[in-house]
Amino acid sequence: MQPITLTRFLIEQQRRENSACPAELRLLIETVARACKTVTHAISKGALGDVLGSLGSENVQGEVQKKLDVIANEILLDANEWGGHLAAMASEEMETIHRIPNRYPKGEYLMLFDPIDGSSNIDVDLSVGTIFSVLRAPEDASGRDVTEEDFLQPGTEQVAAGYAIYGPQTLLVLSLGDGVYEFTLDREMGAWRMTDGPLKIPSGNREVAINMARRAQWSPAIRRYIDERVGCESGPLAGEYNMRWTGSMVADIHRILKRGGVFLYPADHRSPGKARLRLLYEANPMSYLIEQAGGKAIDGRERIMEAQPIGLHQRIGVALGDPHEVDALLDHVVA
Ligand code: AHM
Ligand code: MG
Repeated sequence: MQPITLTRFLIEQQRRENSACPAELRLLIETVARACKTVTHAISKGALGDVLGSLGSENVQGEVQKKLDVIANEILLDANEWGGHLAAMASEEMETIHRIPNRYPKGEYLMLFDPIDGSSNIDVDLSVGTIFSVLRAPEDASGRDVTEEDFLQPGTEQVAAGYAIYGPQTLLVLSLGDGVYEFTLDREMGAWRMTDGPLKIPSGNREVAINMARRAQWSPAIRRYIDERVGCESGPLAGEYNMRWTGSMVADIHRILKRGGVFLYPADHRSPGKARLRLLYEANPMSYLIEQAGGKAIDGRERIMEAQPIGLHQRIGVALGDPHEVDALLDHVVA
């Protein structure tokens, strides 16, 4: 028998008593999943589809935009504009929020996304992904225009989050607040089929993901934690740890959800607030999935999902994965 489809999974979630998945949310997730199929189709054309390379433009964060960053952003906007489930969207690639145009009905949700995460990997055919986070619009937002402030909710308020990963297989990994489930795109049938879940981060895999080139930016605690594990010649953990770094957060987090270990991208301890990853498009949705799979997610000290956002494109340090590793890091912080 074939594994169940995403559609069936969502309908069954909706039917459950005290369901956290009303029909609007189910339809929103289906729309996002459909958009990710269009994105994977565009990516897989590669050089034949004239989708590789950079545009002459920069995004709001001053990063060079890849053609596919912009193509995927448009695909997600177009797919989600007319469905009636959203009040507005925000994306890593857009300076400010995108309100649903007046010609379409508005819904009660807000969605934030990183259309292509890991986009420096696109041109060299490594895995990239789309990350998304869903919030409820504040109650007082009905009948008025949604504002940027409406998006500044802590990660604990997310009602769903997930990512699509465009790798050797195209996968959708999703949580609606009750476990994390993996769906594989069945290209012949055009359907997403559940292939794993509820995911639980395997304990004790001694694997660390960190960009070692940024060592000068790390705090003394992070240095001690890493130095004890990676590249050291003596000490109780010498030779015990492996290191992996893909440059695509989706790929690294997916490995951690399936195989264990920990992912770190620390903030720059010399200039507070300077960090690489974005709180609302990357850190919060990934923290939601990691916690739903039994892991922990901190900014180096505090729980990421409790951080009160102060700006749409705010960045934050992250350490997420196996709870024992995150606790070991915390021991170094307080030591
Ligand atoms: P992007 O969304 O602009 O692609 O940036 C996020 C990516 C993450 O996927 C990855 O973990 C990180 O940037 C890699 O950064 P670095 O090149 O500094 O190693
Ligand atoms: Mg990106």
